[in-house]
Amino acid sequence: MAVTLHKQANCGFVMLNSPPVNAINQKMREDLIDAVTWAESEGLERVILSGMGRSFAAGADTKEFDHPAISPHLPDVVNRIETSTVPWIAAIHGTALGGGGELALGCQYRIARADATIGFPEVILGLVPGAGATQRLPRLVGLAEALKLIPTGKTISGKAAMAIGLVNAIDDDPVAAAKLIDQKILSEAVPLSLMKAGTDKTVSYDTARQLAIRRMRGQEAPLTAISLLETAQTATFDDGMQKERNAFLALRASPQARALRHIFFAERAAKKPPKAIETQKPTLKPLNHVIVIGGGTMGSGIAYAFLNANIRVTILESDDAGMQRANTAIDTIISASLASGHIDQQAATDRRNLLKVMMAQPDSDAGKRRNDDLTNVDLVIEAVFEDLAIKKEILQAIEPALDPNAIIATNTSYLDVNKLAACLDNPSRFVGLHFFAPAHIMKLLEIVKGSETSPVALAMGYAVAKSLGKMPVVAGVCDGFIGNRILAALREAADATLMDGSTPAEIDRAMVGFGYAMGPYETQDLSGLDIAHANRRRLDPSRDPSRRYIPIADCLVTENRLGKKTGAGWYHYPDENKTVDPTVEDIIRREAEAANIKRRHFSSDEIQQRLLLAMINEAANILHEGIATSAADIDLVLVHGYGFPRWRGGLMHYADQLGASLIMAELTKLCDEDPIFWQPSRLIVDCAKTRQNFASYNK
Ligand code: T1G
Repeated sequence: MAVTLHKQANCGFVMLNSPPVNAINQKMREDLIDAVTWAESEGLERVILSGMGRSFAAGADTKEFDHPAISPHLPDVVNRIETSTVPWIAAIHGTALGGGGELALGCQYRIARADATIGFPEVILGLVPGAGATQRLPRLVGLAEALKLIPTGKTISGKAAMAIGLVNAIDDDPVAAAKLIDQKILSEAVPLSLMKAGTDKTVSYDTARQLAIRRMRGQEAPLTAISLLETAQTATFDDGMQKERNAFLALRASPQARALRHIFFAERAAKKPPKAIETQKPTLKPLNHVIVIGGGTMGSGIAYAFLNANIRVTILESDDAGMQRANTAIDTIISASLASGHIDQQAATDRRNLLKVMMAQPDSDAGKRRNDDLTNVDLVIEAVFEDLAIKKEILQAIEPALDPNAIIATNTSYLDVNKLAACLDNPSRFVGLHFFAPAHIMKLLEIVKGSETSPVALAMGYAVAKSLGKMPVVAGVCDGFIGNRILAALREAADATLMDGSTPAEIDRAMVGFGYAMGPYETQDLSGLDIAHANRRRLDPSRDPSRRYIPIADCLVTENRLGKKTGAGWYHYPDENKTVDPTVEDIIRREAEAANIKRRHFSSDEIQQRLLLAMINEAANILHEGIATSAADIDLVLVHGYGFPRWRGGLMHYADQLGASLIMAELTKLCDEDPIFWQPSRLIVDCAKTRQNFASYNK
């Protein structure tokens, strides 16, 4: 049974029972309809609706959305509850989200724990509520409050829900409290469908639309939700419900909803460690003490991420200046967290007390040294300058001082994890943990598995992700792993398009039009052109001489145009805002002339196509080489680490929408221009031939 029934005297208890979060599936909808009939046939006075386990109900079962809707439909279930001759009370703990919240709106009374989570997050999945929330919620809490919740997908606590009238009462034990509600209150409760949403002069739907366009740009669902709330103000309840149903069914089948569902489930799958670890059942101590070597931007961000998770951190630095810099960096992050209200003064003190910044004394006899600062360390992460020799020296110095079970990790963004591992006595304890700046905020964590990395070292990567609330993705060893390697392909295609006739502003506009919050050139100006420049120099010795090389970025670096930090990069920064800089366009034209290129205009569509095809082609190589274990993992890396629009479902989900055959045809056409750069990946050739999609590819 997806619903359990029992009664005490004339009180009925209906419990939702579909672990782990009581997602409302077809069986549960059937059982709820039967429960209403049961309560009426038993002549009960009230029914208390609650959820088994940790949740009231997490909403409709999204796994059903890829199939035709099956009756009974949730709006009919909610209507049946609302029109029942026996009043129903929603007793909410844990989460009451989406359809779970709508079940509660169909009840005559709602009681929640103060710490419950209530909301209508359907727009996060590319949907609108489909069981009456757009029509009932404004009738309960007013249009202004409904506009804050439904078009944004924002969830609130039971306490906040009480404050706006979404629930009638708060109690630590909602079921027990529901038994005591005065029967008169229940019998006099007016069903929301019979109320009016009223008008609210303070409400501006256009303002709400502007906000939605700014915050959830390119997404359809938020705007549809706003229109449905506007409808609630004037239409009859039944007309509003019809409009809502039509809108819900249309969005349910939309590419954006499919894309957002794909990411939702990919995120959950990613958090589960691979079988190799499960079966090995590695013995992993809980994370209590982490050493971070290097307290620079990345090191201090990584350290703070552990402090946030209440894990003791020791930052090792090479000199007093380094120690001072690390302390200042941590204090800056703490001050920002205090200012934003993320933490209070006590939490700030707690974090500071968990941190120690000390000198890494180079020790000629480190093999014997076991001072208390380095014993009982579970994990060491080096976050020093991106130089192989410096990292090797650091790793060789620290290894003898550690407990043999301590795991050693590198935060390198590009360098060869196998070469770093090779400098250790025990390379199996070594793993890459590639954090993204700012490391205490960005969710993505690339766990780089070297050829010697042991299951227990890999398990440590997952343990770090779980402790820090990060999104783990395992990557194999190659230059740039998954994300940076695809980013390099994007930049190469963008620079080639510059050379061939476009401008940084046109390319940025095109990619913002695709759904990025910021284009590739403005992004480089923010991160600094010197980082990519150093990587290009590092790759000079191994570069394929037959592959087209675009020198424009090098010219900017030569002129110390490193981006916003030097006041000029791809754009000019006379103040906080960027302005197009004719100097850059002169440099581009000069280099194009020197290369005898006949430049031409590129439309936004052409720019999007070139940059996205270059990314897809490189991603297909990454998948084919086994650097990424699935297309979904590549989607998570791009969405969580590189700003790829979430409502596109990620790069490979988008590629599957295009189809391998179309991709192959477009790449073949571009090969006429440059057969080396546009050489289709083996995987694209194979998928085009076999009509297989990338999502189903397993190496
Ligand atoms: N449908 C199906 N499965 C779901 C689910 C759902 N709504 N919510 C969670 N799961 C699965 C999830 O995939 C995972 O499975 C397990 O439950 C634990 O989830 C008609 C149309 C509730 C806050 O958008 O936000 O109602 O990986 O790992 O971190 O108007 O799940 O173990 O196999 O996330 O504790 C609206 C989505 C739906 C809420 C719990 N509801 N869920 O977080 O656990 S549309 C939502 C969440 C709708 C109506 C509309 C979170 C959570 P597995 P988890 P968690």
